[in-house]
Formats: sequence, structure tokens, C-alpha cells
Amino acid sequence: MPASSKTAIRQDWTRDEVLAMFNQPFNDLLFQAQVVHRQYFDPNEVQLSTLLSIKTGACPEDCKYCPQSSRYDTGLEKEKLMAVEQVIKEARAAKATGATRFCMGAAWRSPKDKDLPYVAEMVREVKSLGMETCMTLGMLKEGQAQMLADAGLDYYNHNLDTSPEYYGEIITTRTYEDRLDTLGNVRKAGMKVCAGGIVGMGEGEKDRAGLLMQLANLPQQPESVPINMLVKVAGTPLEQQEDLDPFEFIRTIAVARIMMPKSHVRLSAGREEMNDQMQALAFMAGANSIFYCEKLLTTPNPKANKDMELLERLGIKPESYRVDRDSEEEEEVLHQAMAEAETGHLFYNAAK
Ligand code: SAM
Ligand code: DTB
Ligand code: SF4
Repeated sequence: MPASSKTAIRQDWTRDEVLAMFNQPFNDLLFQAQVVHRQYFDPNEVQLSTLLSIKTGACPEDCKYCPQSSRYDTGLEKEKLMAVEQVIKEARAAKATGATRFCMGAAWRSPKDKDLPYVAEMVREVKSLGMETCMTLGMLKEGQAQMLADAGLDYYNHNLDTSPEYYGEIITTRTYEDRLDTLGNVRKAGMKVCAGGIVGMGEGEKDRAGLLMQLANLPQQPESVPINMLVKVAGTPLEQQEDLDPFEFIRTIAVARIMMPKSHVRLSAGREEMNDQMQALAFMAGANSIFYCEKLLTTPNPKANKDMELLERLGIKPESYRVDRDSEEEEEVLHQAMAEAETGHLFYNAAK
């Protein structure tokens, strides 16, 4: 399809437009999302990211959804920063099961300067395995973002979580502006941005629209957009939150797809509670990435063989490494890694 016939990337969305999209009949919305999705992506490919918590619990922030905040008693065992060797071991295992990206998360408000050499080493080591790297460590200052970029970090994840209007109901220890500043520092340092949010926290549709507007209207749209369904963890203030209508979750994915046509939209936390049909609908609505690991950061996620079985039933294949790499050497490392991953017992290639 010629480039001109593709849906243009817009960064001037208004709330009314976005709400009108949300309020279309479900089938019309899904059809529109599929049309946009097919312009930019192979609709039968899903990118696989594995998550690892490299520092768990005892976080000083008060995010109401989070099991890792020190303010809530969730029974979580806290753990210090993981040794680099252990991280590499986990990354190797993730690669063997077919993941192409390794995302390392820390329960920090922001990293301390003394921690950065260790996390930078993790990035270098995981990259040398031939995986894409992602980190989520909290707020970043400019210099810290540059250190991570220099170590070769591909993506930095920092979520806006919800709309600016609803944000104060969920977090009081950092502002929306702080979050936007971190995203700006990540971009300035030349890394790719992974930014999304959580739905099902008691927000209204206008807040889901507000979150997507913030993301899509950024100076450059995030390359990766995780849409998390709230995981209700006992002990957190959102433990008893009422369930969101599942179709509203699917609508959120579809609207994200239409507003950010070139971004990978990730069906993120919450899959453990979703049946196969719901996940299939999310892929139909334009989700094309998942967290592929038995544990997210601290809560369960479907097992790898269950995910592979589902993808196989749907004729969806895991997305392989992209070859638009900047050096031939890097490309070679990635091809090698892909070949190794394909021999892993859980790897499933729907193309074969
Ligand atoms: N501490 C860092 C921060 O907040 O930026 C990084 C880790 S934090 C756990 C990463 C993201 O996980 C949060 O921004 C939130 O969007 C998501 N998250 C945390 N707990 C969740 C839950 N119970 N359900 C859904 N998503 C959750
Ligand atoms: C994102 O948007 N979701 C992931 C990742 N980025 C870091 C985290 C989900 C966490 C779910 C709760 C837990 O396992 O602790
Ligand atoms: Fe801390 Fe991040 Fe959890 Fe907020 S989401 S409490 S910053 S670990």
C-alpha cells in the first residue's frame, strides 16, 4: 500500500473526538481499528516482552494500585537490587522461550546515582545476548537517562497511568508533570519511549480518553503503549475496586490503536483474569505485544506454554527481531539470537 494511503499520525486529538470514537458501536470501532492496524503492522504478529523485577517492594511512593508501595501491607517480600549474574540468567531463559525484549523493573521513586553503574551493566549484558532492552526505574533526570542510553538501553518505560484529571485520586507523591518530564528526558537521550496506563481504577471513560490523548499528543508518540487492566492486589487501596466492563477495556485498546497507528500497543497486566476470547478480541482491536512471562513484576501472568497455545490457535506468530538495525554487526548478533531462540522448545513459529 502506498504510504500516502495510510492513516496519518495525528498529535492534535481533542477530547470530543476521542470520546466520539469510544462511543461508536463496538463493531464499527473494531473494524476501524483493524483497518488502521493492517496499514502499519502484520495483523498476525505479536511482540513478546519478558518482565523481571530487579528490585522488589519497599517503594516510598503511594500509587494506590501498587503492591510494591511500602505504605500498604500486601505481604510482599522485599528484595534488594538483583545481582547482574542473576539478571543475565533470567534473560537467557527468557530468550530461550522466545522473548525478544527483556524489561527490567525496579520499585524505586527514581534510581540513585550509585545504582546506575549496576543497571547500566545489566543493560550491556542483556544486549550482548541479542535481546532488546527495556527498563522501568521511576523518574529519571537528564544525566541518568543519558547514562542508560549510553549503555545501549533501547526502551524506557514510564507510564502516565491515567488522565491528568483523575491522577490525583491515584498518586499524590509525584505529579503528572514529573512524569512528562521523565518522558522528555528519555526522548532527549535518544531512547525509545514505552508509556501507557492502567484502566479499571474507577476512572470514567473521559479519563481513559484523557490518558490516550496525553499519549498520542506527545511531541513524538511512544513507540510502545502498555494498556494494563488493574490487577487488584489484597492490601492495596484498590483491592475492592469494581470490575470494568470487559468491552470497555477492548474499546480502550482499539482507540489507542487508531490514535497511535505506528506504536506497539501492549495487552499488559491483567491477562491472568482474561479468558482466551477476551485476549483474541484485544488482538483484533489492535494489541500487538504482550508480557510473556509467568510473573509480571510481583503478580502472576499466564504460563509461556499457555500463551504459545493461544497464539497457535489464533494463527498469530511471535514477532521476530526487526532488521532496521544501525550496524551490520548488531544485525548479525540479532539473527544469531533469533536462530537460537527458534530452537527453544517453547518457540512457535506460525509461519512454518
Ligand atoms: N517504580 C517505577 C514506576 O512506577 O515508574 C517502575 C515500576 S512500576 C511497578 C511500573 C508500572 O506498573 C506502573 O506505572 C503501573 O502502570 C504498573 N502497575 C503497577 N501495579 C499495577 C497493578 N496492580 N495493576 C496494573 N498495573 C500495575
Ligand atoms: C507496564 O505498563 N506494566 C508492567 C510494566 N509496565 C513494568 C508492570 C505491571 C505490574 C503489575 C503488578 C505487579 O506484577 O506487580
Ligand atoms: Fe513505587 Fe512504581 Fe509501585 Fe508507584 S508503581 S509504588 S513508584 S513501584
